[in-house]
Order: sequence, then structure tokens, then C-alpha cells
Amino acid sequence: MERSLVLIKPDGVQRGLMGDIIRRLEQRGLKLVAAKFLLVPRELAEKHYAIHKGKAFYNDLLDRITSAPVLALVWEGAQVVSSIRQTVGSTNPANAEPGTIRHDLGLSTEYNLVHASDSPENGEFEVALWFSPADLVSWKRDTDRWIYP
Ligand code: FUP
Repeated sequence: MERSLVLIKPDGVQRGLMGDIIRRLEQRGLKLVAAKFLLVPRELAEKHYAIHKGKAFYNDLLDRITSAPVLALVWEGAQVVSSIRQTVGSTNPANAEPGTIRHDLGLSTEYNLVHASDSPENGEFEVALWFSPADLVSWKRDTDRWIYP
């Protein structure tokens, strides 16, 4: 089953937007299977953003993600990665569609509120990086038959 790691980043936590962001994902019909509220160790941030190492914004990116708590979430379901990316919107909120999290709640790339896995492969990698297998809750959701055919 496909999984996506979503991080509500320090700006989302500081601005009190955790509930709003979770509500949008829940109302879409997505299913939560794990959650963890934490201060991100620098080493974890480096592994998470390894693909950006060497870029001009890399150090600032690490400074921001480690600056205050993050809420890490795992969502599971068919095509969950693309569904969440659609609900999250473009990296730069100025380019994000109205109705998306980044458009509706943010104004800058640096403070764009959330991270969401960008492929099923990265979803698996990131979930394994942030969570141990025992953290993932396997559960049957009674409303699934009203969401999926
Ligand atoms: P996304 O997958 O939409 O989160 O975007 P990227 O993986 O391209 O970028 C990861 C994070 O780096 C973004 F959320 C914001 C930050 N970033 C900058 O701060 N400056 C940039 O020029 C590009 C990205």
C-alpha cells in the first residue's frame, strides 16, 4: 500500500495551523497511520534533505526545519502521494492553486508550511527514515467503503 510522509513544519506549528492542515487531508478522505511530534535532530534533517545538499538554500533549510517542533504524519492509500501533493500545492505558494494548503495559508517558499513525499519510492524511504515499522498502525477504517469504490 502506498504511503506518504507529511511534515507540518515549524512555521505551521508556530502559526497554529496543524489542525487546519490535518482537517484538509482528513476531509479529502486520506487515512492516517502514524503521527509524531518532535524537535528534529540535525542529523535527521540532513538525511531528509540530502537531495538538496550543496544548494544555496540548504543550510537555511536545515536551520528552519530544526528551529521548532514538527508534526510528522504518515498517510496511506491508493495514489496517496499524488493526492497529497495536489492538496499541498506548488513549492512556491505564489504559484500554488487556490484551495491548496500552500496557497491558502502561505506566501513564501521558505515558509511553505508542509513537506509531502514526491513519489511512492520517496514515500517509502521517508517513512522508514522518520518512523520505525512498529509506529505504523494497521487499522480498518469503516468509512473506506464510502470513499473508495
Ligand atoms: P517540495 O517538494 O515542494 O517541498 O519542494 P523541494 O523539494 O524542491 O524543496 C524542499 C524545500 O526547500 C521547500 F519546501 C522549501 C525549500 N526551498 C527553499 O527554501 N528555497 C528554494 O529555492 C527552493 C526550495
